[in-house]
Amino acid sequence: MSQYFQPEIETASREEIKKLQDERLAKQVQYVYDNLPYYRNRMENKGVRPEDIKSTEDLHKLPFITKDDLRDAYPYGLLAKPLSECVRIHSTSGTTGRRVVAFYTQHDIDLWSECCARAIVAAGGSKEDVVHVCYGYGLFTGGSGLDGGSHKLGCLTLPMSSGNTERQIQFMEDMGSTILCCTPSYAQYLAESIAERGVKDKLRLKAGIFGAEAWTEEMRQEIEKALGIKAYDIYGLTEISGPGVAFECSDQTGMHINEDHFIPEVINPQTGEVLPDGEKGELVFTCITKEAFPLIRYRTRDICILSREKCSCGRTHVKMTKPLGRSDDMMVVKGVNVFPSQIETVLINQGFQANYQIIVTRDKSHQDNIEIQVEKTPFMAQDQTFDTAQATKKLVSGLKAMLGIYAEVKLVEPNTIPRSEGKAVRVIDKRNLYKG
Ligand code: DLL
Repeated sequence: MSQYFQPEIETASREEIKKLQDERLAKQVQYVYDNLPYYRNRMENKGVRPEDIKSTEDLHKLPFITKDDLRDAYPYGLLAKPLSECVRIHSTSGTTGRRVVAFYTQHDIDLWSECCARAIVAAGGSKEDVVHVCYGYGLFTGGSGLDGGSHKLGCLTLPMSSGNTERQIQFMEDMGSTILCCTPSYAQYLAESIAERGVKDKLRLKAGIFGAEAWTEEMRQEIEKALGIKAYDIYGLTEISGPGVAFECSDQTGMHINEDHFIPEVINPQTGEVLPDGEKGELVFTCITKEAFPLIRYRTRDICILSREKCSCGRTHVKMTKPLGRSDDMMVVKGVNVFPSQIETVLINQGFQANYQIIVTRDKSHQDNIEIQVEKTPFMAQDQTFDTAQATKKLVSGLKAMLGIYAEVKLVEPNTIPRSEGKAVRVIDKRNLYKG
């Protein structure tokens, strides 16, 4: 069983990767200039011509593309191939305005599947595995993406899609699923349901590939323990293809970005300045192999750190940390930047599970209030000696230390916060700060 899906690319020397990126970038910029009037105008406004871009050092000369540009250009303004050459669309579940629609040629789908196959192999998968895909299928990229990777690798693929937990568990048992692919919050829900039914020992699961939403190291440990598996992170976004832009390896210290297809940069979200490796900022991607929807310097809004330190798995591609927040999802409460992941860390450190909701309101005197509803674990709920007042007080003080502000805490009974089959809804911001 190989440790890599495409060893020649995944373990290429840094010089080889750089050379490949330089060649592909120059070619791609010319292609985009020739085929996307929307971006050509941008380049002309900035006074950049395709021949100015010879290597990755020249990337900073190019203009950024933002989600607003995608909405402006909806539906075909950033499509670089005739529709007759496209074979698929996917679309994001945007919260405001128009949805973002991404297009794919067959070539795009093939390369995307390879990226996902690399992720499955990195999680210990081979053609002997039974890959249970319960990311949603449809416009969301999760289901099709992992499905494509699983096919590419030759695994037996169970295209379960999300929902119907009873049937998920039954198939896991009957088909002997070995690799589970879903959001981490659904993995946690599945783990709870499996525990309730007492069927953990009948399952053959060995690994999980979880992504599409933020999850903490603590949540990983919980899922690994509850399901008796290794849990690997996977990252991606519809605009850039879908899952598999980056994936975790056995080292579990960040995700390797598939640099032969996507060149990452980290920038200061306020100024757009490119930051060196090791500094925290907004992740930006340039696609150097895509045909239909070839975004250049796309601002993801995800905050992370890049590292080129040697990895024990032997892969040489740059690693990104888990997204540490989003430059747009970050809440500013009482003037302080608050990320849901910080809150989650406190909860889990104090023995709670990641079943919580954050409710932000603004009162008549324009003061922000933040309330965190947290489920007691089933054990706490049954434990006669559990002191709710004391536990609440401890959470309030832990949150104060982490966030620097007071947050009200309400402990609620197990299974009272709505579960999600896809991405969890963690934040309910009732302040309507972004409307009209
Ligand atoms: O969530 C693609 C995907 C599907 C990734 C399945 C992994 C697994 P979108 O719906 O376009 O695409 O959402 C993209 O989700 O910008 C991040 O903010 C967030 N996200 C994706 N993966 C992770 C992750 C898919 N591993 C947006 N950790 C991205 C944290 C993630 N956030």
